[in-house]
Amino acid sequence: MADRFVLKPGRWNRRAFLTAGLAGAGIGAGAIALNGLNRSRASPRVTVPPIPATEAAPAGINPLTFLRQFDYGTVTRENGRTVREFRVEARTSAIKLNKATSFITWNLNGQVPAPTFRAMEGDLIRVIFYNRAGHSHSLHFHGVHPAQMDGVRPVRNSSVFIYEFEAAPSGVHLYHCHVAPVTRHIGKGLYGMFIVDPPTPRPPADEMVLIMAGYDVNDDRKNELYAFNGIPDFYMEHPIPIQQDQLVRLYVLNMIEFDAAATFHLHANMFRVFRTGRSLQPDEETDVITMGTAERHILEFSYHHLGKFMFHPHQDAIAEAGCMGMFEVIGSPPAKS
Ligand SMILES: [Cu+2]
Repeated sequence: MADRFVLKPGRWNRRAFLTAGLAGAGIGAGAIALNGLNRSRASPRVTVPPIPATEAAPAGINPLTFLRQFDYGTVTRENGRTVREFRVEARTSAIKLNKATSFITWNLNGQVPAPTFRAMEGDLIRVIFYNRAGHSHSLHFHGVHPAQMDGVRPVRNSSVFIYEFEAAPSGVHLYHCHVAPVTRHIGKGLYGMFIVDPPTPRPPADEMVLIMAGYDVNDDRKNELYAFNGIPDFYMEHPIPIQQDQLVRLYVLNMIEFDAAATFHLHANMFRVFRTGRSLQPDEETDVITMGTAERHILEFSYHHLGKFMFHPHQDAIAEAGCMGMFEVIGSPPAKS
């Protein structure tokens, strides 16, 4: 059954493009949703402080932009149901991790992490996956779906596969390449977050994605560098501005290979944990949570004190190798009389 979705290499004629719905679409160009069809979870009551101007990170990746970027797909209705179509292209490209290290990544749309897909529980998800990376990859989603959509079957270079399934259950999920060796395919950057919103919306908040990952830069099956959202130490050099006394909702994922687990620790605060985002009620309150590889949670907190506050795994060797960042709490401007 899945075969009907596969276009073999060498069949990239116009008809194939039309069949796949890709004609003139400019893959990866612009499904980042800010239009009225997609409910922004951030209500007008949420103040997102302006992002400081930074020189764009190499390869056009700016972790400050990535943080709050949710891809709701291109929305249509089919048979009374909301369909969200995502178009992604696997590529191979170099990313400069720091002044000394350039790293060949396997990525989607040129970015590491891959786009954050977001849907409502029950929506039909359609991911048009075009592999132009030079070798086989796949997209394996966490969540519930039929076996033929499980994404463990390699999609060859220059072919396309369409993953289609219902978004379920609500929670924070992930997707990643499942071609062996998976450590290498994830370690080189083929992973992203998949958020399924519950029917009852969560309260308004400043929502952000933080994905922890490692880089094995010398192929010794250990990580030499680590990062939040792709670039080591980026949020140390460019702290994330947040508003004083405003609810922050972090969607956090541990995507670190080779290390069995990492914690997430927030300075000078406590956060509520919604494990795997599966409930509207918090499971616990703490300031450090342990996450095995592929574990992910929603964490909620707000800061009253102004200033800069660090966050990092408390495996300090991981933190000191790049997986560290800061929030900068900004006060409200004085009210005009
Ligand atoms: Cu792969």
